[in-house]
Amino acid sequence: MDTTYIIGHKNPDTDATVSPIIAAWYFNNYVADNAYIPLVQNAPNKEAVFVLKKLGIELPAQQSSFKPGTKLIIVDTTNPAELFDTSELEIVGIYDHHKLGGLKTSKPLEVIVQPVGSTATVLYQYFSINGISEEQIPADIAGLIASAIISDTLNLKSPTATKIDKEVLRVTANKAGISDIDAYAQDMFEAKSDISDLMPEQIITYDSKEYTFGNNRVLIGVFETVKPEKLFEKYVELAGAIEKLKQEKGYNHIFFFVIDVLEQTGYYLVQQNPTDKYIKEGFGVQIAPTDRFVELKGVVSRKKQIVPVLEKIVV
Ligand SMILES: [Mn+2]
Repeated sequence: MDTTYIIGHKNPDTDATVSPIIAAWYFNNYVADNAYIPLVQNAPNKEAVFVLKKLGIELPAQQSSFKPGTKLIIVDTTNPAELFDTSELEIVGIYDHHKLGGLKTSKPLEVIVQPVGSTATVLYQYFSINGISEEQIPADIAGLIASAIISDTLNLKSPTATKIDKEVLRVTANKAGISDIDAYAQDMFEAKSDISDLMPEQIITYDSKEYTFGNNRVLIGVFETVKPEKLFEKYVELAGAIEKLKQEKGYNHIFFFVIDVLEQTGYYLVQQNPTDKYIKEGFGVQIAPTDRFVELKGVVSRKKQIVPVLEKIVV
């Protein structure tokens, strides 16, 4: 049997880590024309590791280069900057919930992209359309779907959360035996907030995505946490890491935001350089020469609140 690998974006968060496993469960059991193998490109974040451990599921293997002609299903991105060179690979399917990012393919393929809170939500609906009932989804797969929704929608509080996410979370959490969703979400967010062993540069890139805006190579990092003060304390090191990364990797701009998951608000790390002007202009805030972080009230979603603003003005 041929092999098809299922893989998400680099710097995998919970959705990008578990969606390949969720998809592989379906394709192996109900399509079964290939051996479907879930992968991650590099080490998943601590929240994803916590989720898999809690549900007793193995971490997917790490791989990010493939022989020409390898079949792939891409989940949770269509942004080439978050993938490897796919020009000689055969992408057979895409399941995602982001804006289209420019990925090209050499053959026709199945593409399901929906504006919902997580790729796991897209997959759940895809299973329904293909005749899979709630009862057929095992408890551990249901637990992965619930976890991905909680993670990507900040427990349904993000503006990316839809009615569909709410309903799929209710059904899958119930199936997985997660009786107190809020307590489980809190445990996930605590796991993600542990920065004790991360270097400043790792914190900036931990949950970062690269974009091309006009002629600019832009990196947008967010760090979702229930302990924002731990990041505020590291201002000097983090600002230094941004400067170093810009020089080493040739980014024109790096934007970094601390997202306070409990207060549902965001903080931009002030650089006291021309990058700051886009934040002032885009979000209508003042930045004083002594400011270290500036609050962008209610801004929690890179996808829905940060990228759409910055891509229009960083040109
Ligand atoms: Mn996602």
